[in-house]
Amino acid sequence: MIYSVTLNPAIDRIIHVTDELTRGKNNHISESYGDIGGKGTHVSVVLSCLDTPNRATGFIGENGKEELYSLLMDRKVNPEFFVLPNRAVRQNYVIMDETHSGSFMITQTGPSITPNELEQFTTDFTSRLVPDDIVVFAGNPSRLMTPNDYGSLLKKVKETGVRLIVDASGDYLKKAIEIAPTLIKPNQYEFGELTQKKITSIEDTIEVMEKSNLSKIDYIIVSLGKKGSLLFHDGSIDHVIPPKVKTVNDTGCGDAFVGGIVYALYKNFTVEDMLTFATSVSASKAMQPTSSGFVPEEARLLREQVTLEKIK
Ligand code: TA6
Repeated sequence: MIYSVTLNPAIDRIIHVTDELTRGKNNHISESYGDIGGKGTHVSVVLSCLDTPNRATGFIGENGKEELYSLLMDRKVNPEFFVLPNRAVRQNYVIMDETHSGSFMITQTGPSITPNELEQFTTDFTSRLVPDDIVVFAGNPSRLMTPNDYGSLLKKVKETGVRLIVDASGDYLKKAIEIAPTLIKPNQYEFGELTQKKITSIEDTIEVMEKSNLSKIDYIIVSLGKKGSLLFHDGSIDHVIPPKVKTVNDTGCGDAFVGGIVYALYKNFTVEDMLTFATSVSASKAMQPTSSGFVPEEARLLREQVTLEKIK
């Protein structure tokens, strides 16, 4: 089974404004709607789009849970979250204007989790896992959970023998590195933060990677936005370049990419196929008005325009 774990899911309030979003001006809303927020949830939406059984878990505030559950079930995702009584699901705001030059993301902190609840979740969740499973922790926990707590949860999950994929940032990513997950997918900025190096180019990324002590991790994918992604695996380096698409909403493209990677690992794709597939899924996601989801047929056509370069 594949499990996506979102420790701090959200409902994204997506707001389109007319013209250019401007300070000090009355910006008019042309359209607004709610969508699935948080990162693991997006991975589950991609897998369900591909008719691949998966389970979406993590923590969720009791208040507002129904709305997020119905959004997930509309996308054929089975939500199995640990419910936090008397706390609310966080709301995030994704604002886009007519310049089509990317979204503004405004996020809430999210609910607190007591040590008892964390322990109960850890025991329940790890008792369900078998070595054949794939577990994806995507998105940071709420800032109210310490990196140490996050690290010990990951450690207990890794000890069950599953393939563990982590998409996190900052101190949470640093903690994840300590337990050597199967795969990490930092973006260029997060990789720079992790290695405490200034990274501005593909060459910088490769140089820093080759000097880093991250070799215990099977797959390291550094996403470079429109410049694509670099995969470091088994001593080889591959660079994948996405097709040019008309971006409607760039929110969730990284998560959709992770969803494509998880699907490819589950289906035992070659690393080359894994990269081109995930890149096509992410490109199709960019063309959607929502934060989550993609169109498989569209991704299939886009995949023909994906370029793969073997660097080493
Ligand atoms: O990656 C997109 C997204 O998951 C949005 O749906 C939005 O909810 C936000 O990122 C949440 O990010 P965070 O890092 O706060 O969990």
